[in-house]
Amino acid sequence: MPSAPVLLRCAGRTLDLSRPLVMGVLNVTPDSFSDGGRFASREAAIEQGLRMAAEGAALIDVGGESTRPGAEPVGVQEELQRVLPVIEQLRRATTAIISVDTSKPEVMAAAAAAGAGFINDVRALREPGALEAAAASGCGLCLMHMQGDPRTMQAAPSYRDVVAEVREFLGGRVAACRSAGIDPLRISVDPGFGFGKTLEHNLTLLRHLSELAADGIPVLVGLSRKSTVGKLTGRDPGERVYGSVALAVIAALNGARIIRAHDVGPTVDALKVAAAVAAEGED
Ligand code: 8Y7
Repeated sequence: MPSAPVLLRCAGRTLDLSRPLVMGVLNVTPDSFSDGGRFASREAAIEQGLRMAAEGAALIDVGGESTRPGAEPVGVQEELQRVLPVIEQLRRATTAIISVDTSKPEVMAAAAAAGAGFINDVRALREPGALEAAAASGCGLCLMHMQGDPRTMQAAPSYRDVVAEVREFLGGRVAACRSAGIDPLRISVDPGFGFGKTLEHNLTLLRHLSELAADGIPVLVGLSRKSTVGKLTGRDPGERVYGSVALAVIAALNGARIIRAHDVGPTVDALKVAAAVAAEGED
């Protein structure tokens, strides 16, 4: 696990990534099975965000549109109504950096105005206006690779060389950001585990993660509770903590600097242990 100083600028604050940090996953999607409606899911999300901050999340990733395979798109107004109150509240109540998980330029701009310091875009700022909105926000950024789109991406993922293709795509998006005037210290990249990838593609990317990290741009990964863990352990999403934590440690040892995770406390502990063992000449 590399321990050279790596910094990420996030709207006036700077994250020190010399030790891997955890980004907590916070989905704000109304629970159609509860009659509590939007207010109940909003309050529950804020509580969960505070819990993750207390457990040591350096970032909290607030998302109002599901990007799971087959998910239906959400309109701008609906997405804003879901995420803005949660971002505002968490911004007031925690020191964690609030991330907004969105591909929409309108949501990026409004979230940044509400106090978000980070934009996590699974479409890597390819929607019209997204690059400009992200540039103007001053936020830290995550550019993620995806093959296809969320509706169809798991139908038949196919690559000539998955590591080379992901790396080339991410390099191109970093170049687009730089051309748009974005400070490279604001940028992180992500191979997008499960986004148009088979189990074998995901494992190959994880084995070769240090090659992505070698480009000097911090690497963020999301493996938490994903079908990769399900396929390897035979477990349902709620029972994938141990498998997810193992993958988080492996990713960190292979150079990942930010780990996106649902189970923040266990992941923080595991990364502390891994970082101490990996540190050289520091005791
Ligand atoms: C990822 C992500 C999701 C990921 C980044 C899930 C929003 C699916 N996965 N963002 N988002 N990386 N950067 O299972 O892997 O959490 S949604």
